[in-house]
Parts: sequence; C-alpha cells; structure tokens
Amino acid sequence: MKSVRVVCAHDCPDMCSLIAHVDDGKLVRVQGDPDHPYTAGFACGKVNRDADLVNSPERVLTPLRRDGPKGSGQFKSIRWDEALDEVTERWKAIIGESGPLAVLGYAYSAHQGLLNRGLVLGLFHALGTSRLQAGTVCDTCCETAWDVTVGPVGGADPESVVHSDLVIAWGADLAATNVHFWALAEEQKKKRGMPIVVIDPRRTRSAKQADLYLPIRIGTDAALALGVMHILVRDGLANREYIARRTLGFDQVEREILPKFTPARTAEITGLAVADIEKLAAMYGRAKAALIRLGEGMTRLAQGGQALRTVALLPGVSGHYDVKGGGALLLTAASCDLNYAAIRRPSGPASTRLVNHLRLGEALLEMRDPPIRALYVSANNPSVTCPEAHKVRQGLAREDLFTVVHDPFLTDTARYADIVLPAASYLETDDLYRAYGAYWMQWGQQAAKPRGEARSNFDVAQALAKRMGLNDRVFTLPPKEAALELFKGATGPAAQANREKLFAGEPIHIAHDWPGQPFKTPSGKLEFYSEQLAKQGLPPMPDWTEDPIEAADAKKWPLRLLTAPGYFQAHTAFSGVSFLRQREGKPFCILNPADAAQRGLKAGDTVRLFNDRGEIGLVLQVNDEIQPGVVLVPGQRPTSETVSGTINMLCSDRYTDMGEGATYQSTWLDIAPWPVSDRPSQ
Ligand SMILES: Nc1nc2c(c(=O)[nH]1)N[C@H]1C(S)=C(S)[C@@H](COP(=O)(O)OP(=O)(O)OC[C@H]3O[C@@H](n4cnc5c(=O)[nH]c(N)nc54)[C@H](O)[C@@H]3O)O[C@H]1N2
Ligand SMILES: Nc1nc2c(c(=O)[nH]1)N[C@H]1C(S)=C(S)[C@@H](COP(=O)(O)OP(=O)(O)OC[C@H]3O[C@@H](n4cnc5c(=O)[nH]c(N)nc54)[C@H](O)[C@@H]3O)O[C@H]1N2
Ligand code: SF4
Ligand SMILES: [Mo]
Repeated sequence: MKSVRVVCAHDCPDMCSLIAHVDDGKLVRVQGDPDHPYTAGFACGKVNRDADLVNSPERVLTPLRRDGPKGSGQFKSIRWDEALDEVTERWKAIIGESGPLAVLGYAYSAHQGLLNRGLVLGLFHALGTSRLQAGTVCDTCCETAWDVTVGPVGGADPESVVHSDLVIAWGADLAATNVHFWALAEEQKKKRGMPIVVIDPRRTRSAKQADLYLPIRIGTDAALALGVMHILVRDGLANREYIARRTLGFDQVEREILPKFTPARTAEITGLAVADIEKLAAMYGRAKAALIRLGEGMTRLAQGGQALRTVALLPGVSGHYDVKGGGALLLTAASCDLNYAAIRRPSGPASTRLVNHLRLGEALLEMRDPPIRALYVSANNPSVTCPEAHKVRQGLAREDLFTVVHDPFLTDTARYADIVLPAASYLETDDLYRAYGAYWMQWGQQAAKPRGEARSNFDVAQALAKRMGLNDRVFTLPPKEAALELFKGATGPAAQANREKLFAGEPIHIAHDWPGQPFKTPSGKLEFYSEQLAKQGLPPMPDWTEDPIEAADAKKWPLRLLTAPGYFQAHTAFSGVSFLRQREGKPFCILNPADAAQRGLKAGDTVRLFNDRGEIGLVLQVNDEIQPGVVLVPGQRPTSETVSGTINMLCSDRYTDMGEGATYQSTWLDIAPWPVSDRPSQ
C-alpha cells in the first residue's frame, strides 16, 4: 500500500489536500491531509467516500456509440480511436458546411484543476466555435456584484478568522459548503467565545449551531443590510474616518436610501423581528473585527446582485475591511494572478458568438445562423442542473444534433449523447490547483490507474486538438510542462511559488500580505455609488424594491422555491456512490407543517410539485426548518432517483440583475398529493 498526496478537485471552496491510499494502482481510501493547515486532517463526508466514487460499478469504462433512440441509454462499446475519429470527422464536416459557430463546447467545473478544466475551454477557443458564457448557473451574479462594488480581487482570508470577534454566515450553509472555514469558526467560538450569526431562510445545520439565527424572507437581504446601516448611523457606530478615506458615495446613500430602512420597515420587508435586527446591528456595530462570509444563496434570484452588493458594503460602514479578521469573503481566486490564457485561450478569435450556460435549452432549440449542430459536454450535467431542464432535454433530443459527452458516469445528459467518452476522475489525473475560497495552491499528482479505458479531460482535449489540426504548443505538452506555462507573466505570491516544492506536492500559501482589503473598482475605493451600474441602467446605489415579475408570480402561486445544497450530494457529482445516495435519502422537498396541513399532506407522502413549466414528483418531509410559503428542495437529483422529473424542470431561465446568472429561487409553484395512478411513467 502506497500513500500519495493529492488535491481534491471537486467544485468546493476548500480545495483540500488529501492523502490517497493506493494498492497496486487501485484507490483504497482517501483522507484529509494532517499536514495542511487549512485541511487540518479531515475531508468532508462526501470525499471520505471518493474511493467508492472512483471504484463505482456504475462508471463508464470504454467509449460508447449510441445504439437506440436519444435518451434511451442504449449504447455499444467502441474503441477510442474509432470514437475520436468519428467525433473529429463529424466536426470537420459540420464546420465545413456551417462554420465553426455551429459547434459548442459546454464544459464546466467538476474538475477544478487548472489543466483539466482549462484545456477543454482552450480546445474550443482555438477552434473558434460558439463560446460558452460559463458559470451563469453558479457564480456570475455574485462575482459581478462583488466586482462592481469591491473590484476583481479576492476577499478576506478565511484563516484570518483567528483574529475575528464575530462571524456572519450570510446566505451560506457553511456546515455544508465550506466545512473547513466552519470548523475554524467553531473552534474560535469554543476557544474564545466568538459569536456566529447565520442569516438564511432555512434553519440549516449551521443555523442550529449559531448564537443568533435570522430566518430572513428569501430575496430581502439588501433591505436587511440597509436596515443595519441605518442603525449604525443612528447610533453613531459608522466609522466616519474609514468612510471618508476608502469609500465612494456613502453620503448620497445616507441621504437618499438609509432613511427608508427604519427598523420597522426593514422588519416588514424581511419578515424578521425588530428586536433581532437591532441585535444584529448592535453586534456588528460593536465588533472590532467582524467577518462576513457571503454565500451565493442570496444571489440565486432576480435581484440577487443587488443583495450581495449591499451586504458587501457593510464592512465599508464599519471600517472592518481595514482590520485583520474583519471584512468579507466571497471568493479568493481573483487574487491568484496566473497566466490562465496559456491554457484557456491558446489561439482563436478574441470574440465569437456566446451561449449563456443557463440557456442551453434555448440555444439548442432556437439559435439560428447557424444553429448549434455539434455539442461537446464535459464535467457538466445540464439536463439536471440547468434551469428549464425540459427545454435542455428537448434540445438534446434533436435528431440533427451531434452530441458528445465526456463523463465518468452515464449521466442523464450522457443518455442523449451520440458518443460517450469515459472520463478519468481527479484521482486518476495530474493537475495544478488553486483554491477559490482560500489562499492555497498545490500540485496534485495522479494517484490511481484510470479505471477501464478512462482518459482525463486534458488528455482528450489534446487528442481532439491534434486530430483537428491545431498546432498550439499547449496541445502537445505533458501536464507538468503545461502547468509551467501558467507561471509565464504571472504576478503576486502565486508567481513566486517555488517550483521544486510545488511539484513535490507541497501546499503553497499564496495569501497577499495586505494592509487591508484592496479595492479594484474604477475609483479605487469601495463603491457605494457605482457609475458602472448606472451605465447599465441599474440602480447605482444599494436599495431594495420588490421585483415586479416575482410579485406577479407570488400572486398566482402559493409557494416559493428555496434551493439549497445537498449535505451528502453536490449537484450530481456524487450520484454514482450508492452510500451517499442513501445518506442523502430519496429526493425530497420540505414544507412547513402549516402548509402541509393546509393541503392534507403528511411526511412520507409522494407529492406533485407543479407550475406553468411542468410537474415533478418528490417525497415530502414536514418540519419547521423552513417558513410557511416556501418549499425547500435540496440539491438537484438525477431522474433515475426521483419519483419523476427533476427540480430544474420547474425553474425559470430568467437572468439575475447582474452577471446574467440563474434565478432558481424566482420560481413559484404549488404542491398536491400524487396518487400512483396519476403519475407519468419515467
Ligand atoms: N435548482 C438549482 N439548480 C442548480 C443550483 C441550485 O442551487 N439550484 N446550483 C447550480 C450550481 S452552483 C452549479 S455549480 C451547477 C453544477 O452543475 P454541473 O456542472 O452540471 O454539476 P454536476 O451535477 O456536479 O455535474 C458534473 C458532472 O461532471 C462529471 N465529472 C466529474 N469529474 C469529472 C472529470 O474529471 N471530467 C469530466 N469530463 N467529468 C467529470 C460528474 O460525473 C458529473 O456528471 O448546478 C447549478 N444548478
Ligand atoms: N455539500 C455540498 N457542498 C457544495 C455544493 C453542494 O451542492 N453540496 N455545491 C458547491 C458549489 S458548485 C457551490 S457554487 C457552492 C455554493 O455554496 P454557497 O455559497 O453556500 O451557496 P448555496 O449553496 O447556493 O446556498 C447557501 C444557502 O443560502 C440560503 N439562501 C437561499 N436564498 C437565500 C436568501 O434569499 N437570503 C439568504 N440570506 N440566504 C439564502 C440557502 O438556504 C442555503 O442555506 O457550494 C459548493 N459546495
Ligand atoms: S471539503 Fe471540499 S475540498 Fe475538502 S474534501 Fe470535501 S469537497 Fe473536497
Ligand atoms: Mo456552483
């Protein structure tokens, strides 16, 4: 048995260092690295099972060619050279007839390695195909909101929490999605009595441990943040010196916006008690180093950008952006300045037609001149995770669409493919990583032999590039040499990384030695007033107003959807592990007891969730984890697991106010009993 130090590649802010135990090339067990300060010797409950993921009997082991109707899941095994020849011959023919825009590479984040994630993008960039506007299903809204307010720069170091005297988890269930920060914060709470506040419409696992839990009404975070600012100003707790020195436009916000957000009106909008709002403001106002962990949860709705931006302005009022252990943390990656273009944009046109990640269905069904005729999906399962999932499936079912899916598993999306290629997992690949929620960089080497004939994203991108006649050097380099390209022209701590230590697998700390939070906005200050937003016709100052489309939907339907991460699943990436499927349980929804009683429903019932977009079936749980008027559906589960359908069949593909992101939670619906006789066959 051999131990190999590797890096977790799942889409997660923590980027753990892991120890893989391998016997004769076979992965036996994975555990957290005890010698990595942030990982601190433990992996999460999902990754503790990654040996089951890698060795799952459900993995695809050879390339497959479709041998039945699209969606049927009928395939025949073929050889790699046959598969690659067929793919590239079809692409060449389609490009010859319709031009490169008829091809779309749809690759995302399930492998966080800079090579395995980046080179697939590099392939399609170099081919000049239609280009994916990636990440709108996830973080483009929060990222845009942060960028216009703070600038494209990383936030607070999560490890600075040892200096914090208050942590606020605002729209983030840290016990699910950021377990290493959560563990550090809890340790500070135990050691020093540092209080933790949780602001979330769901009484999450994190909320249950909090000193103060605020069950906020969905989509009202901007109002709460403005209500807190109102009290800080009222009580003389605003840091005037900091505001004058480091921020722009606060005086106008103070004059025109804050007077509207009295505690009483804030309570009315947010559904919170005045006493709780006062308590939050007092805790925040008196703290010396309050750290706000901004979650993406508050941005997955129509006015999500406004919500995140407003909360990110709070440390500008307290001045905590200048204090170690204070400020705000959304993401850190923007401060790791590597030469990403070397991998992601080796050649190809500077701009081309864009396809929004969350509107795949519409793109496949409606795009013309030319229509999308070839689709390559990698590390992404859009028929489950993309809103308007019905449209995605209708698009994928098009007989004249040539679809290739590269995945370790035969996903719901792969079932529609003409060619399925077996993907190697991260434990079977070499790659360079940098965290997006901490300041660490690390090389992760291949620990296990790829199962069957599985090949990595990097390897397949190179093989396809070669057959397509692309000559860029990066398509010929071995992984380590390709990784070195990332350092050419790099700046900051990442550029300084000692290559010998790096490639020996040592974690490299890449935190900047900051005198305080830098601002990379046009003014160089924290922007309460944003000219960039004004130019886009958006409110230049933080504010909260009711969204008119949401208000109309709320009149038509009685329940609002709340989406939240699964504790034992992350989207569909672990659905090949039967143990974790069982831990997560039969795909379910949760109703407040009052809403369940009103509909004559009880826990364990199979229920129908429906709206104008369709209907799906889930198993009902009833408890007060959520407020009346809301239905919680954790995660997105494959149709094979659910009673019928998947939650994104009910979700709209409307864009958020900033970053053209997904608005899963701007979804209204109703729930009713679902007798077996009424259910469609799957
Ligand atoms: N309703 C609703 N929908 C949501 C969300 C929500 O909150 N609510 N959240 C959204 C968010 S935040 C995100 S990020 C998206 C995620 O959506 P997706 O990106 O579709 O994520 P996964 O379902 O995890 O699918 C990843 C796929 O990659 C495969 N994979 C894993 N490793 C590799 C690899 O190394 N190579 C290749 N080729 N494949 C690999 C996995 O088997 C899996 O099939 O979902 C979004 N969808
Ligand atoms: N276990 C697990 N871990 C994961 C994932 C997973 O699916 N499962 N997904 C990974 C990915 S791809 C991502 S992008 C990150 C995302 O991780 P986070 O940034 O934590 O974001 P979300 O998971 O979308 O939502 C977090 C919380 O926001 C709450 N919320 C929803 N609406 C509102 C609102 O209007 N206001 C407030 N204050 N709170 C609200 C939800 O109830 C939920 O508890 O997590 C990553 N880690
Ligand atoms: S916490 Fe995140 S980075 Fe760490 S092992 Fe789990 S998924 Fe991977
Ligand atoms: Mo995400």
